[in-house]
Amino acid sequence: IERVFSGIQPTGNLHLGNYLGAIVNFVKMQDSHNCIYCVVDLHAITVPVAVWGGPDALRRNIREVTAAFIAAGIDPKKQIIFNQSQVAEHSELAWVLNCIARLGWLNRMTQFKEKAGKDRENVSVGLYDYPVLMASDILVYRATHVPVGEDQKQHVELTRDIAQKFNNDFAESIAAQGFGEAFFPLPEPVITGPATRVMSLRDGTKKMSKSDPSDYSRINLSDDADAIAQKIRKAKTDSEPLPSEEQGLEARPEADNLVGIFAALAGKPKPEVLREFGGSQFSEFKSNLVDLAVAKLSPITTEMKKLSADQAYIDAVLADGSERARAIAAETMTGVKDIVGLIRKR
Ligand code: AQP
Repeated sequence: IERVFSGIQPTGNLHLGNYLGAIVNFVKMQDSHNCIYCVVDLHAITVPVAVWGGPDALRRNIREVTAAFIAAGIDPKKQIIFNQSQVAEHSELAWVLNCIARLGWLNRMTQFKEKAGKDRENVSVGLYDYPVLMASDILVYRATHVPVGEDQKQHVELTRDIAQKFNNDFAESIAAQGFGEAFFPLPEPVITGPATRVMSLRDGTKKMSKSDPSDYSRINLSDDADAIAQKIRKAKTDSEPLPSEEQGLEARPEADNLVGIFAALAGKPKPEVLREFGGSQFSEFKSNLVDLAVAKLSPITTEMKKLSADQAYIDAVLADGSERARAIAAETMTGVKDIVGLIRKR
């Protein structure tokens, strides 16, 4: 059976990019797949403490992402919602996979290069190893599909390489232990919809991101209607009216981004949005976008705030999800230990 795994970091400022690039697809996939959605708290702590905000902020942000999953429509009774650190098998498998992954592979990861910047000697070892922990998040559930935004494609491809090398390195043992030809499936990235890469509202060439110092660069899932309206009105544009066809968006990154956001929120393809608004000025388009964004996001925001205040409920969801996740992860680790030759208690 097809199994979906994906995660979001609890680093605060959950934004429209996370929502349209990832969470919307999480919700869609729950009708046809078994889904495991994870608040990846161990990933969040790979940046300096001052950046992730310390223990109180981490606890608050873990609960906020959990609340966002539920508010967006993921059913925690049918699907698994949990936080990574409650299932120790993620870290345990990561060690084994560290011994499979090659230094040269990690050296090619563009997210590390971007996040580390020039001061490489001073970033955490965890930041460098982030993609191996992510591979372990996915493979510990032997997941087949990983819904992510465009920026995570390279990490899912690395996960496939790691899975493939494990399957090759231990081919004989995998067969001897009765797992057939391959132990880990090669997971597919699922990158779909008109907003797989939502750009900053201030600069159409930069990804909308939690860590952008300008709050005007992103719409946060915690923003109220006034803040959403203000940010969209102030969003950078050019001075031409909107084109009626998609090729008219080439070399107009800000226009392209706003049309993509509209399309994703409306659940329509971009050409349909352009048929409707081609020839319109941005002022008119933006006021329609404000109405649409407020209508779509406000109910989620309200529900998210309500749920994240109910600490007991959120913590119970995470505890229950972790228990169900652990049952699957423990079975994978048993297989991995037997395949590698690590003796375990029987
Ligand atoms: N701008 C985006 N457009 C589409 N999808 C996006 N995602 C993130 N930004 C965009 C997707 O959201 C999921 C969760 O991301 P994450 O929180 O785990 O990590 P991230 O990609 O590091 O998020 P940010 O906002 O970009 O954080 P910083 O500022 O730390 O770099 C992923 O599926 C991601 O693709």
